[in-house]
Amino acid sequence: MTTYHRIIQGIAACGALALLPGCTTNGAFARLDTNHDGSGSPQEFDAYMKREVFACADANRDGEVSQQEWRDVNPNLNAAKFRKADRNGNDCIDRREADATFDREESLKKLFKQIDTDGSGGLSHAEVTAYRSKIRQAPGTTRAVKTSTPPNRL
Ligand SMILES: [Ca+2]
Ligand SMILES: [Ca+2]
Ligand SMILES: [Ca+2]
Repeated sequence: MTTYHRIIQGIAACGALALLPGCTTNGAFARLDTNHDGSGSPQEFDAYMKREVFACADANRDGEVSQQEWRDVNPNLNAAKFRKADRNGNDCIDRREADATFDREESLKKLFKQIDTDGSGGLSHAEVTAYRSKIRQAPGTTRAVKTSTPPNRL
């Protein structure tokens, strides 16, 4: 399984997909499109996903993702991957460590390109809607969405 597929699974599992812009409410899109120009830029997408994914994974809201929390959103926990992300070795991944991992793997850039089907460099409402329905139909992701708990502190 590629990093891309793992991250998609993780995102789906933690419910961030339910929060992806263009779902059913304009509120979700507004959270991504922070400058309100009608398009999700790579920078906006990057910030949005890091925030949402981390908030979803950090179930107890203590600002760190423990191995157990990680396992809850990603049942096929790769312990080596967790240790690699946990740079200071305190058995938790904090926000900085998580962001660094996303940057190193360029996973969000890859995901952005997948969603930006017309290659315009911005995510439209329609593109995100299309992507969400595609993911929802993908095998192995539907079951995981059950834990969807939109972070309400954002
Ligand atoms: Ca924008
Ligand atoms: Ca936590
Ligand atoms: Ca750490």
